[in-house]
Amino acid sequence: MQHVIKNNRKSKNLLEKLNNFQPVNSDVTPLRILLHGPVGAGKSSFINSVDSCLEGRVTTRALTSSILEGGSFTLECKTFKFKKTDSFYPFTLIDICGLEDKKGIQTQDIIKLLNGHIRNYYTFNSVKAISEEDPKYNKNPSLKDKIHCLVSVLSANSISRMEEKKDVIRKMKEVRRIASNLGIPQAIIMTKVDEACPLVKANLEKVYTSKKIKEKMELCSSTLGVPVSYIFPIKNYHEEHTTNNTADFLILDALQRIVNFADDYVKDQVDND
Ligand SMILES: Nc1nc2c(ncn2[C@@H]2O[C@H](COP(=O)(O)OP(=O)(O)O)[C@@H](O)[C@H]2O)c(=O)[nH]1
Ligand SMILES: [Mg+2]
Repeated sequence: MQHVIKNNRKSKNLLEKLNNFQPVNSDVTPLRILLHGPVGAGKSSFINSVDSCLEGRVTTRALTSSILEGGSFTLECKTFKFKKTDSFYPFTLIDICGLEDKKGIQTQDIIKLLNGHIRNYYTFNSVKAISEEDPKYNKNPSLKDKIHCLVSVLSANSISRMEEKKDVIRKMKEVRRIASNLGIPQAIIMTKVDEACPLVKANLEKVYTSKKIKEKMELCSSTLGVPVSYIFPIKNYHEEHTTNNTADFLILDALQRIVNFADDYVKDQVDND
């Protein structure tokens, strides 16, 4: 019970911080955060969850797919803004469809997206990378058009089954390596903690003490080569109709840190100019 009250207060503080947040460079807004990861990892659900936490009620904006169609997804790149009372939050989440090897977005296109060459709402082609002549290709991107933080989204259970998804992991690692070379900060959202541990499913508070969750985070860290402190375990809003303090706290905490990473990156880029 004490935890619940504490999380309620902490969520309110986080929400207040996010409400007051202004990017360090007013020319580079909104901050652009790219979500990537396998189909079904919970990217769209995360966008909905962020929307729900910011709104204080469960919303269903990004239209999660409850049935995973056998690979016939469209390779769209969608940018989501979040509404404040009379404006928008100064950050956006960009959702790209799965990283599945042959059917997915090509690494070349992801590099172009990271570098700011691809305008919003572009539909990728799994066979042909975007041409520089395409009207949606931005030949001279500025810092504002680039990706300011790369977030890999993985479900807690899929981490132990990564052997089966070798191709996706290889592609994720490649994208992460490229982003590292570009100096883009990165984080990992580990979704579906409820499915990975029955104790957590019964009581989300247990996420802090669950051995299973700790193991998954360590495995994720060693598989992808990311420090545990950059891995954020969350449970998305996917079935429930009301928001929950602990779920809110985990989501808002992850969001707040990611937004700060993006802001620090922009600051460094400007300082180095
Ligand atoms: N139990 C549970 N299910 C989730 C969670 N996040 C997403 N899901 C479910 O996982 C499925 C795939 O999610 P979706 O957001 O469409 O994945 P995407 O392909 O990465 O956009 C959907 O049925 C969601 O309801 C979570 O944290 N816990
Ligand atoms: Mg999706």
